[in-house]
Formats: sequence, C-alpha cells, structure tokens
Amino acid sequence: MGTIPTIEELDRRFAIAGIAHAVAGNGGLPKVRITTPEAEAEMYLHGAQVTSWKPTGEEEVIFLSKHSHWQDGNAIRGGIPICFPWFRAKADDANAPAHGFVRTKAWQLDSVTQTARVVTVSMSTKSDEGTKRWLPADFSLVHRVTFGDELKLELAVTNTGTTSLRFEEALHTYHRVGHIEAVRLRGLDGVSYLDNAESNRQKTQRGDVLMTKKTDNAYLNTQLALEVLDPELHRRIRIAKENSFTTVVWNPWGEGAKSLPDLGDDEWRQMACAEPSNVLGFAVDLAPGRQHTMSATIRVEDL
Ligand code: TA6
Repeated sequence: MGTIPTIEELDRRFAIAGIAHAVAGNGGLPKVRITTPEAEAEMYLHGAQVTSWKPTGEEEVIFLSKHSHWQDGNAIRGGIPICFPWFRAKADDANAPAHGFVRTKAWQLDSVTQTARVVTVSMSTKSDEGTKRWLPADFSLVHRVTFGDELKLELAVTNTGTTSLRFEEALHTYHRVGHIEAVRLRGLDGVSYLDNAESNRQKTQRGDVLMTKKTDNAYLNTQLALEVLDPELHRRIRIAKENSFTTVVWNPWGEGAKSLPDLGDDEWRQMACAEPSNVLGFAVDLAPGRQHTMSATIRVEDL
C-alpha cells in the first residue's frame, strides 16, 4: 500500500497554475478545484465525487447539503456519488454499506489535464483486501470527468479477475433546483419503472415526471436523455447518457428528509436526483479482462 500523498504533494504534481489546484476541502479532505473561463468546479478524492459545477453565467448546477459529513467511511450528501458494486442495500447483507463501498473512501488522483477550454480530472480505485470482505472479486475503476461548458462523467470498470464480475452502478447525481414542486423531468414518457416508494410496484410513466411527494423511481430499459425543467431558475438541465439502461429519479420529500441527519429539514426542496445507472435487472456482467464504460454528459440551457 503506497503512502497517501499530502495535499501539498498533490498540488505540486498535478496543479495547472491558475486553472486547477489540489486544496484542502471540507473536513480537510483533498479536492481538485477548477477555475476556467468556461466553468468553476470541484471534485473530491473522497469517492472521486464531483461536488460543484458552475458553468460561467449559470448558477450552481450541483446540489450539496450544508449538513453533509466529511470523513472517511461516510458518503458526502449531494454532489455526484458513485454507487458500485451494488445499488441501495446489498441484497444478501443488511450490514453492507448502502450503494456499495467506493463512495466512502479516498480514490487516487491520476491526472489533471487541460485541452483547449476544458479540464479533465481522472481518479481511480481498485479491489483490495477490504473490498473483498464484501465482494470476492478483482476490479479497477476509473472516474474521468471533463469540466467545461458541459460536464462529462465517464465511469470505466475493468474486470481484472479470472471470473465474470456482476455489478450495479449509478452516477447518483444531485441537481440543484429552485423548488422541487415546480420542476418537471422530461424524457421518460411511456417508460416502465419500479416505484420504490410503493414496494417497487411496476408502473408506466405518463408524460413528464412531476414530484409532489416522496419519489423514488427506477426507470427501466431506457437509454433516453433526460431534461430537468426548472422554471424558478429559468433553465433546463439536459442529461444525455451512454451505456446506461436505467435512470433513477429520487427526492425524499419532507418526511424522508427527517431520517437523513446529513440533509437539512428544508434542503430537499432544492434538490432533484436524476441518476444514469445500470441497476436492478440491468446489472452489468463483465467477462474477465473486459472493460465497461458508462458515461453521462450534462449541459444547461435557458428555459
Ligand atoms: O437513488 C435513490 C436511492 O436509492 C433512494 O432509495 C435513497 O436511498 C437514496 O438513494 C439515498 O441513498 P443514501 O444511501 O445516499 O442516503
């Protein structure tokens, strides 16, 4: 196990003067802070988690709870958590961490590069004795994020073992919205979904997704782009995706927020989760030596 580099060493190795720097973030956790003519952004090594993306001329696009915990072993509440190798609770182990074990630990910073007007940050993590307690498999993950007037997220999973690797994955994106009750999600009309707020009853989406109560829907067998229409912030957030066959939509509403100590009582009103994913019946089976990359591209347009 190599020594963990200090923030000063990370900045010495990866900084792009005036554009990208490794700095101490919340809880002293290291993050890469990006400042370019196109956007400002932040990505923590903890969970390789994007926590901010603000295209120039736009308001912040990513929701981040003011009550989040910032420590090893805890997930950051908000941003874009990476769920892997399972989604929600682990089917055969109630003691396993929800959404897997990669969002609660530090990843390795591998590169920070600038081409033209965008900055790309690449972080990685891989199986070890700790992960094998939960999943007896060999894998490596790379999360490559390109920050510009669009936000591109690529999650590459490589099966470095000798047997097939089955996993679920999600880019559990928290979007910042003006007021959730005024928001419409467009692009899922006619798509089947499992309503987790009603014991995963199968339903079919009719028209736009409106949220007027706790919403926890897993839309199935859809590769469609999704738009978050936000009249209060006068914008639409467009999420296109590749190699993703499910989209999860979630808001805990007031009742659900009360059970989340790292989410303020009223913060749920300013967030909408729209999650490119491969979950439930659409888990990925990856042969030894093969790689699978799921990606999402997010852009903001006037409404
Ligand atoms: O993506 C929706 C969901 O699976 C909900 O069921 C809810 O559990 C949410 O994720 C948040 O999970 P977390 O473990 O981050 O509190």
